[in-house]
Amino acid sequence: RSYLENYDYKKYHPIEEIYKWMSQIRESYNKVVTQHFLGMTYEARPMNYLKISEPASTQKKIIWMDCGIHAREWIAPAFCQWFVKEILQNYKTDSRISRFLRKLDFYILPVLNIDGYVYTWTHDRLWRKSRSSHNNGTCFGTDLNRNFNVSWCNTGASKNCPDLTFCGTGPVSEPETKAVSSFIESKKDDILCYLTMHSYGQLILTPYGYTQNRPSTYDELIRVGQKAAEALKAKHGNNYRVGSSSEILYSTSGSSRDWAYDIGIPFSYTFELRDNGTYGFLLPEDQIQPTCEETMAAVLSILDDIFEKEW
Ligand code: PAY
Ligand code: ZN
Repeated sequence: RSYLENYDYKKYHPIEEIYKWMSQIRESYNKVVTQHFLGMTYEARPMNYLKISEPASTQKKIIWMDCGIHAREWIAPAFCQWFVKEILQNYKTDSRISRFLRKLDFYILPVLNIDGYVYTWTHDRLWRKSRSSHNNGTCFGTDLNRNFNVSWCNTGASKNCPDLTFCGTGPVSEPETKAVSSFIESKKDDILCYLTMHSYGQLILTPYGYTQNRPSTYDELIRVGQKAAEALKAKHGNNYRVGSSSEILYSTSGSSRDWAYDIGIPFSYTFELRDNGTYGFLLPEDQIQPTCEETMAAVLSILDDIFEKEW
């Protein structure tokens, strides 16, 4: 049995195993999967995304998903891997997924904040930020979800390195946010949907975090989000709330979702996966499968709506 056949999607994996998983996925599904380099992390680890694409002559639209921008939210990278597995195992037999793949390419970044993720495995399970060095090497880490170039550090973020929401030394000061935002910027006309996976709180968040003003397509974003929450609930009965960050969570500036929406990506959402605080970031492994199943249903529901709208 190959490494891939034995890969346990119901467990959390250290980064070496995720790297190995990525290269095996690319080899085993080389007709539909390619792996691409985005840039290096602060500690010089390569950031790669997987592109799932069926060969076609027509230009397709892109669905982007990143996981693990915050190091301690382990269920998020687990979901990115689950998502890739589900698409690859089912695109030939599931009519809905094969229909999506005829028109859409999936770009998946399984762990955005790799240095932080490594740190949660080796030093501090509850580390959130990246691992860049500040204040003459006395303080570490930028909150990468406060470092994007949108209303940078204006609200719900801190300019003090020791804080959990340290926004960095300037907009896009970090190599990880630079790599992701320059790539997305270069493809923005083709990206229909930007999804960024976090935990915890059971929320589907729309723009904005940086203002209480509602975005121009707010009603549509909420409608699609609510349908996704219903599809999610139908799986295991779990309730998710849907709304803008500033209205149902708290104010944030410099988030990847607000940035993606403001450069023109119409369906931009942040998912806060399980749970509601019982285990918080330490979500037990026996909840990986149900969490991924329900989240899969929600994401596919969003894709259904986008699909209907576009063609
Ligand atoms: O505006 O979308 C937003 C913010 C979303 C998250 C954030 O970056 O603060 C929310 C938190 C997260 O997943 O990082 C929620 C968790 C529970 C936390 O650490 O506060
Ligand atoms: Zn987070």
